[in-house]
Amino acid sequence: MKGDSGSIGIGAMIVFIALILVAAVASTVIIKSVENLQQKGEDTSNDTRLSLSKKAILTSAYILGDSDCEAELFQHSGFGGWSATYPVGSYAGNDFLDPDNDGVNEAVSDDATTIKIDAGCEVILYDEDDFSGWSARLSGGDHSLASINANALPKNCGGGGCNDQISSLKVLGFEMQLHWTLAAGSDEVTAGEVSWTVTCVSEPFAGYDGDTIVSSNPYGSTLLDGTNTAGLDAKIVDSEIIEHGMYVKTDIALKICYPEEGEKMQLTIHIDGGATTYYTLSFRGLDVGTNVLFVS
Ligand SMILES: [Ca+2]
Ligand SMILES: [Ca+2]
Ligand SMILES: [Ca+2]
Repeated sequence: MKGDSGSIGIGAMIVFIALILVAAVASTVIIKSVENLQQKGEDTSNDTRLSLSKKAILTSAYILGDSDCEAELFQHSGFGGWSATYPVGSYAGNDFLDPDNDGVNEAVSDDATTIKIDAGCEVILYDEDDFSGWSARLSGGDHSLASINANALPKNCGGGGCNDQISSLKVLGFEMQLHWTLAAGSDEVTAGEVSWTVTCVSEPFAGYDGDTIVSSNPYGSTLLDGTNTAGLDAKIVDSEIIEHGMYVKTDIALKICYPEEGEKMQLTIHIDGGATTYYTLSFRGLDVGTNVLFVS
């Protein structure tokens, strides 16, 4: 019995020591974890300070109006046969057949096969003469029938291909000018770090337009007086430094997000390594010169 109780005593001691060891290891782990959390917390607050130190503010967003690009529709493959030219706008019925409205039809319904589209605009082709049926959204460039088939919704216009079915179309190209500056307390930024995005939901093609403020079409960016940051009569380039107190105007071209009256879109201005700011553009009217920056 004594021997038994003795072995129980040694066993209990071993369990007790083991528990102390486990507790020691566990507390080390816990201390490490807490240290890690503290470190993470400091990293996060560093990121926050960084992102708040570079921030742009939009002061206005003016409508410049439709872009001057055009699309040319053709009867045959290889851009042959009859052709009809369409500036930015919506064309159905007689407008589709006679886009220059001179009483002589250039186009024929259910006959077109190829299209050329200027850079800077997009086109939506439709089967029906009221912007319904299958549709195909195309960007700037020369489009063969194969390209129209590939871009159609549904693909291949439901299986049989899209040849000789086009009966209406829209040419989309819209330009605006943003005026923006840096927020109070913002660090200076390099022009190439700043970009914009406009997001829209227009069925069946939701999407967004975006670019840097330097390469933004059609005219890039300058200060409000038309000069660059060195005071020269030139566009701002990537390496220029924009400081607090400078006001910049940036032209933007919308191809995906072509506004309809009454529509709203979201605009963001993003600075690499800095903040992203969000705005609502409210197109209560589409007149040239309208400020569509919505301030609630
Ligand atoms: Ca005509
Ligand atoms: Ca044809
Ligand atoms: Ca048709």
